[in-house]
Formats: sequence, C-alpha cells, structure tokens
Amino acid sequence: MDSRKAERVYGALERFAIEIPSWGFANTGTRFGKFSQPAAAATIEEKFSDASQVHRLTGICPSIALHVQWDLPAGLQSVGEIQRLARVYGMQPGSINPNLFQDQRYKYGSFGNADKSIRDMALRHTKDSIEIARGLHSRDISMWFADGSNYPGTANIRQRKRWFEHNLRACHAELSAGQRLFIEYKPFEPAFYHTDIADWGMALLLARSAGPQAKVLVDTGHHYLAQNIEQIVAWLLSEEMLGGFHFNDRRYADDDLTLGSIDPYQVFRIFHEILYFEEERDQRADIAFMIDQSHNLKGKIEAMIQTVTMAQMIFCKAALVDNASLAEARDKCDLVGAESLFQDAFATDVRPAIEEWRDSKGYPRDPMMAFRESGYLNRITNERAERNAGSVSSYA
Ligand code: PSV
Ligand code: MN
Repeated sequence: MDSRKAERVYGALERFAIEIPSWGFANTGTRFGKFSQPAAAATIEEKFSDASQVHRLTGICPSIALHVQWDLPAGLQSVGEIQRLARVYGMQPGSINPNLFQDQRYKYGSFGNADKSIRDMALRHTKDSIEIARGLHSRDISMWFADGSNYPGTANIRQRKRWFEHNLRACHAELSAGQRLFIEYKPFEPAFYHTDIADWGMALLLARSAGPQAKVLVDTGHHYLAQNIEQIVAWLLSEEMLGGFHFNDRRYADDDLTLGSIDPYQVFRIFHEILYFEEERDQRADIAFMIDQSHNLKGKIEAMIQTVTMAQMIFCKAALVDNASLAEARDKCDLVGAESLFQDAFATDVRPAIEEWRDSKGYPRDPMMAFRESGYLNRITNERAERNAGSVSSYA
C-alpha cells in the first residue's frame, strides 16, 4: 500500500468508533425458541463487563447503548447504578432507548394507541428516558415504535400520524441543548399490515415536525429487499437529517446477522457516501454509528468483536476511494473508471495496516485471538452457566 493510501487508512482508523448494544450480550432467541448460552449476560453489570472486553481488545467501542426497561428497570432510580458501572468498567453510557413495545398495555400501540391514557403513558416513559439520558450525559435518545396494525381497515392511519406528531413534539420539548431525538423506521414486524413509521420518508417528516434536534436513524435491517440504502443515506445527509445507524446484516428481513456477513459491499457503499459527503464539506458528519444485533447462535462477545472489526475494516476500505478521481470519471461519463475506483478500494487488503495501527496503540493485532486466549469466556461460563441453565430470559 503506498503512503498516500496508508495515510487515508490511518486517518479512518483514528476517528472510527462504534457503539455496541447492551442487549447483544444477553440471551435472546427467535419466536420459535430460545437457545440459552451458558455465558450470556443476565445482569446489567455482566453486560457492562462483556462490552468492556470488546472495547479493551479493539479500542473502538467506548460506549454502550442502553434499553431503559431491560437495563434501568427502576427508571431514574437506576441512574446511579449505571454511573457506577460506567466508572468501574470504563464504558460510557451511550444512546438511551425507551421501551414502548413490551408492556401489555401497548398491545394496540403506544404513541398510536386509540386510548389517550396509553399514549400519555408512553409519553411519560419517553420523558423519563430523556431525563435518564441527561443524568447519564447521554446525548442521543433513540425511538423505535412497534406501532402498526395487522388488518386493513383496523387503524385510522392519518389520525395516528397526528398522535405521533403531537407526542414527538412533546418529547422534543424536553431535550436539553445538544441532545438528539432519533426516529427509527421499520417496514414491518411486529405489525404485518401497516407500521406507523414504516420508512425513511415517514421518519423524516416526523423528525422535521418534532423539531431541529430530531433526526432519522437508519437501521440497515429495516428495509425491503433490494432497497438502495446508500441512496437513502445520501439523501438524508444532504437534508442534514441523518442522526445515526443501527448496523446489522440480513438476508431476508430484520435478521440481525453479523454486519458484513451477507453483503459487505453495501456497508462499504454506505460508508463511502458518508466519507464523500465529509470530504466535500471538509467537515465531519455528526452521525452516531451503532450496532443493533443480538445473536442467537454465535457466542455473543465473539460475535460483537467480529462485528466491530468488520465495521472498522470496511470503513477503512471506503476511505480508500479517491474521490477526486471519482468526480473526474463521473464528469467524463467514464462508467468503468468510476466503478473501478469503488471495486479497487473494496478489494484492497487493509488488514496489515489495521494490525500495525492496533500495535501502535497497544491493542492486540488480532482481537479475536486475544479474546480466545484471555480466559474471560471460560471464567464467565463457569460463573454463569448454572444460573443460565435455569432461566431462559429473553426479549428479542
Ligand atoms: C427493532 O427491530 C429494533 O431495531 C429497535 O432498534 C429496537 O430497539 C431493537 O431492535 C431491539 O432489539
Ligand atoms: Mn434498531
């Protein structure tokens, strides 16, 4: 690799960080069954501990996303405990995710529920979550709604839109300066006829109506097959409405597969849109990179290490695209030339450069091998196996 390329990779490595989710370390499953893992985390302390291993070995995941109901069961009263764990494990609390989908009262929706008392309850929970975020110095509140309907004719779609607009405005009014409200979309599941926030256009309109600190969150698994996600990213960037990502890969729907396991080139194209935008503006895009995966079969910590190192590698490849030459090729309608710039960057082996960077920072050259040799997995398996055998707690 020539020195100009090495410099680009180094620059990418110096700035790349990605948030990992607490729920990626807990036992989860499919709706057909749960296969409990003996080493899975069951307490918030165990989740912090496991997440800190991923950061210790890679150096690129300093924060952990928290789901309020799962990780702060006492709500605001749990803030002190999270602060303590953050100190002990050297992990910052990251995005705060209100839970508006598990309580029995949300059977017919949260912000879209026809019952005002339930819409109000959902609003209260979100306001509490914003307060929790403030207490933890977390910048981002990430909203995902399961709201929708299963049968035609059963929901007043326009009325529900108004209810969403109303409550999201009320949430926005609670934000401190600097905080952000992310609105995530998803085409289907758990609702199978209509979902209130089904795509990026709906999320964008709701974010715009909520206020200037509301932005769209793109979960890569939340698209119809064959949808051009990097185009959505480019449009949101140009509208200054892209807040962050939930990265994961999928083959069919919201499969929560390891990032890059099915289509690494798509991740490359997404990263390239961001880096190109930044290069043109000569300014960093203010975007939160986050993982949203919970593994049913793979070992959870290993899967997370595999994910974040994959993200790092693809980000470096995307940084290799020579955007000046790309612009020239595009202007000349040199299609093969332009496409080759993508393909050559994607095909470049950046692993030796990444290993050198890790070495220079005191991180293991091979984080996965270092994890396997660390004995951590054996230790937590011994500590947790008996308890985990007795309970198959799950929420995904
Ligand atoms: C919903 O599928 C989702 O992507 C939301 O971000 C939730 O918070 C997360 O998954 C829970 O696993
Ligand atoms: Mn998500």
